[in-house]
Amino acid sequence: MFWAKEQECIQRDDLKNLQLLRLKETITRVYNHVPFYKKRLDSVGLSPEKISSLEDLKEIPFTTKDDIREHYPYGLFAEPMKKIVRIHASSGTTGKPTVVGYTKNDLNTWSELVARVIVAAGGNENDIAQVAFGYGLFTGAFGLHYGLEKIGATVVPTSSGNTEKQIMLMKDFETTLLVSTPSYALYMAEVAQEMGIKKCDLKLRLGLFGAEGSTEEMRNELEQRWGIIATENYGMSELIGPGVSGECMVKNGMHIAEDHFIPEIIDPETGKVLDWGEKGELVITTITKEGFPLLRYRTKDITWLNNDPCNCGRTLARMAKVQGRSDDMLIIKGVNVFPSQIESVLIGTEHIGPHYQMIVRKKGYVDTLEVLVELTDGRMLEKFSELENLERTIKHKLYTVLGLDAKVKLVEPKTIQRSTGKARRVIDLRN
Ligand code: DLL
Repeated sequence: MFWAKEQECIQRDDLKNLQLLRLKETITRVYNHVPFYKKRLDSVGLSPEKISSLEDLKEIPFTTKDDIREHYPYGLFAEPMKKIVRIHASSGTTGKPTVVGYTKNDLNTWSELVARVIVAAGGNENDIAQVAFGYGLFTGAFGLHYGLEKIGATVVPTSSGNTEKQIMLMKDFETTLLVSTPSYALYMAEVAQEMGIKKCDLKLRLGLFGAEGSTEEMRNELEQRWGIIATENYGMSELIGPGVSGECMVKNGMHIAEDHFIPEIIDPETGKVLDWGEKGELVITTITKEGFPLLRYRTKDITWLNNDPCNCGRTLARMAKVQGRSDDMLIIKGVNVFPSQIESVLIGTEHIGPHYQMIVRKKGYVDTLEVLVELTDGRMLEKFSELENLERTIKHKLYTVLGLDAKVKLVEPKTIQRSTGKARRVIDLRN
């Protein structure tokens, strides 16, 4: 099923022509309306009329989150405030947030793109869709909300938190589609179980999960616990919010809306553009946004692109699951560690639950990694030899995957903090 078949199945040559046309429009827009971009483009001798092919994109300097911060709050907007009808901001944990603005057309583009993601995942007008993302400056809830309305689904805007009520409503309202982060969906499953609610008491059939990373193991866990098809989608407030890419029913990579975003993969160290299939940092140029266009924005997300034909018929390239963010990649004793690697080891190991936390410390000059893992049955804590065996098994598996000695601490069920939004897996105490 398609929401915008013509665009989603566009021939590559036509796509390239469209991208070039839209790129030129975007460059003209920012050159004329955003002093920051005029200066940047002038500094490398570029101006709108000099852009004649998509290859010219490579000459444009990258834009970073710091650039956005330095122009807080509205300095990179390409339209006057009277044309801006909505503001969102990123969920930055420190300092000022990054602020983004939408014109009326941007909001329309956004809901179209999210509608594509929902339909590609198997959502339709018959769905009763519970949006368990937090409503507010975060783009997740509003993004999915308007996309769901666009396709004609029934939206239940529960927002995040108040988990027991959330589940009661899910049952009473006969929710068929759940929108949340994967970690919150997992927590909700746990609470549903405690409430004595079984899969067969619910009508849930489809999950649209995003806003944070998750592994295939996590997907399996979610599919089993809820008895649903779990799909993933990706986005970022700076780029538009959710709607940048999403999985089709083949569930093998997320199709990027390339008619609105030009993706590149670069080496995060050198900035060199890499080939299709090579792993690196995703860089995105928006080519239809009016309020807040971005040229070659460094997302920090590590992934790779796949341009092979997909069985669903979409021609739009797919991006692989995000492997981690280049800035939450931990370097422990010189070894690169992503939380996703740890997750793939833990989920699926017997006697332990899918919740975990990594604590990094510095002892003298040496980094240490401790992984807290929850037991599924607290009684195990009294069985010393079994406990020891389990710890040893996990330690060994972690060593095989990371090449690093980690301390494993098994803790009582439900003692690791649950999140109703993006999970915080890493606690780095080194600085
Ligand atoms: O998380 C937008 C969004 C909302 C996407 C709902 C999908 C669903 P931000 O709060 O700006 O925007 O955070 C963006 O979240 O750079 C990634 O690191 C991470 N992220 C988003 N989706 C995924 C995903 C929204 N599917 C940052 N896998 C991004 C891994 C993801 N990471």
